[in-house]
Amino acid sequence: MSRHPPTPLDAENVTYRWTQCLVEELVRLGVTTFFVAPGSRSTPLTVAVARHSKARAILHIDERGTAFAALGYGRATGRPAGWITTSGTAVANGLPAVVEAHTDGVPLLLLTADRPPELRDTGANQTIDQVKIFGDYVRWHADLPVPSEEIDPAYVLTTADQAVLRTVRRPRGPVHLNCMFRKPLEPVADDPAGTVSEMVQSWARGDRPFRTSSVPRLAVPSASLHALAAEIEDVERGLIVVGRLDAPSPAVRRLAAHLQWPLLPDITSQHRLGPSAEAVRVAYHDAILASDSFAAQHAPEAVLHFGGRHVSKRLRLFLRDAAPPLRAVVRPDPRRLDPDHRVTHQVEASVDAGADALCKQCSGRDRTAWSTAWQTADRRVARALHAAFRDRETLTEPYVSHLLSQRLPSGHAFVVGSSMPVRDAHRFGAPEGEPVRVYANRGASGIDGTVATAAGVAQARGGSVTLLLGDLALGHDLNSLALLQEHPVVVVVLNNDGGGIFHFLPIREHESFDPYFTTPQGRTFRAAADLFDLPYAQPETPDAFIDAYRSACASETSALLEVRTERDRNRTLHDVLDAEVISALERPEADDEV
Ligand SMILES: Cc1ncc(C[n+]2csc(CCOP(=O)(O)OP(=O)(O)O)c2C)c(N)n1
Ligand SMILES: [Mg+2]
Repeated sequence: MSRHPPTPLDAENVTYRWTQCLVEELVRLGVTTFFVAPGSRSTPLTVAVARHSKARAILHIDERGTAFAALGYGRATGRPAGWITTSGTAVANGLPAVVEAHTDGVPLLLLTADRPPELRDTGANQTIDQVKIFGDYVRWHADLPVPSEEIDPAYVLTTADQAVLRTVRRPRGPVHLNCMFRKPLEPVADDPAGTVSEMVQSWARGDRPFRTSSVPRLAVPSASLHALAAEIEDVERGLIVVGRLDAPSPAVRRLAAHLQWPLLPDITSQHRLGPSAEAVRVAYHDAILASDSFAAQHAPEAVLHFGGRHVSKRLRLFLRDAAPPLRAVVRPDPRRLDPDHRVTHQVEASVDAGADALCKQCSGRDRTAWSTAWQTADRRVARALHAAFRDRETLTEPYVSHLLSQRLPSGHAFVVGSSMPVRDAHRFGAPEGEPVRVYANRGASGIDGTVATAAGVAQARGGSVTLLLGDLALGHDLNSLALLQEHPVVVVVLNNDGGGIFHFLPIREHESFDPYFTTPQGRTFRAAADLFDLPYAQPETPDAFIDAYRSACASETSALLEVRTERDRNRTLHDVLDAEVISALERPEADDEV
């Protein structure tokens, strides 16, 4: 007797018919990784994932962590991971990651379990209003009814199709499927009746998605780019700013070299660290802009901004004050990226296509005095910073950023936490290291979920991640260290015993500064490393740090390296480094002309 191999329709009951169809369709669409937290109402989703041979479940107890891990996965792959939770406050714990995914355009698929209608608003246990709970922070939302034999599962399939489409269609972002389930939640046999359309039956026997969706390739707005090209044709004093990008853009690099406009790369632009073929990159622009006189003499007449946000406050203020008559933002996102209201052209186009089109329409240039001035400044500052670090030989926060950027292994992902780590990595990172990818949650710049985000990046890449973060950020997401078991992440925590960033704000002059803003915790993380089975080291010198980092990278497991620093001294050191940069910029050097 020949029986066909089991299909998603071979389910114990209608609930499982639906969730098996849902998971099968997601897997066929390439959503194969699910971050799952424990719960009862979500049983039909969890079991359907557990049963699927091509679905991978990553289990963790904290929904805030699983949501951030799914966010990290989406950042690293450009595809959504599934986030599975039970009902109630578990769902609400997804909000921080959803906000970040929305703000920074990261695909994320939220699958939340809910009670059936007769239990809503009745005081039933663990029941809250989950409908549209994420508000405008999701690209799309569907409140799926209780699985029913009266509804053809084709409904479930096209809902999955639509959900995935809306996570990846620009602007990418989170999508929420709220799934009502009625008991029994377990796969108890109750042969589902009801008709299943021939289309669904044929889908079940095959291996293709029920519906394929095509995401439109953004047309290049040729007329506006043509006009833009004409406006910049004669501009020598132009700058190219590169904000957050998923991957390096050779087209942007080519355009910068073609126009001889200095390229100012954000730390998350994938152009700031690692080799660059063209000399126009000004990696140390944030340090350079410490010099008011340099800034005053180098106000641009035009700026082309490619990609998302840029970390540097100095750059923002410099461009705000320079107020160039032409400032264009080119990115595949219609949302405003202009806190100072200075943007004159918003071009909704893919970064590569936009840069390519401009390159074709503008005449190329040889080196100009303008580009030489920026490159000379970059070289002088690089030299000054290298010397400053070498001479001091103490393990400071800026030095850790600098050392790490030089030693990240090729192909590594570098995840940087909000607050000073991302700023220091941007300002002091050395551009001469290996090619790496850099990720940071700078959409909404929270210090939450940083460890989980790195864990999600590691899941996507099978390891090879270094995470640099502050002590409060680590404390905030401590339980996510449990997520680092499967794929190695080297965690470097800068423990300055509180929020070092507040020393850079005017509140430091006021009496309530300490402890209300700094919030010192007086702890080391040694015991936490023990609790989560992570090898631990607390290097005290640059050499010891390099050794510890090297052996952590070489090992197959995650590790925690703790660097102790002092907030007051850190603030002073930043001022001293600024002064050294300024003096290097003002002191002509013999080999300036190269
Ligand atoms: C979720 C969240 N809560 C609060 C803040 C405000 N905040 C910004 S930086 C910071 C201090 C971070 O301290 P730490 O991680 O130790 O980094 P450091 O400032 O010492 O570099 C805080 C509380 C935030 N950005 N996100
Ligand atoms: Mg700190």
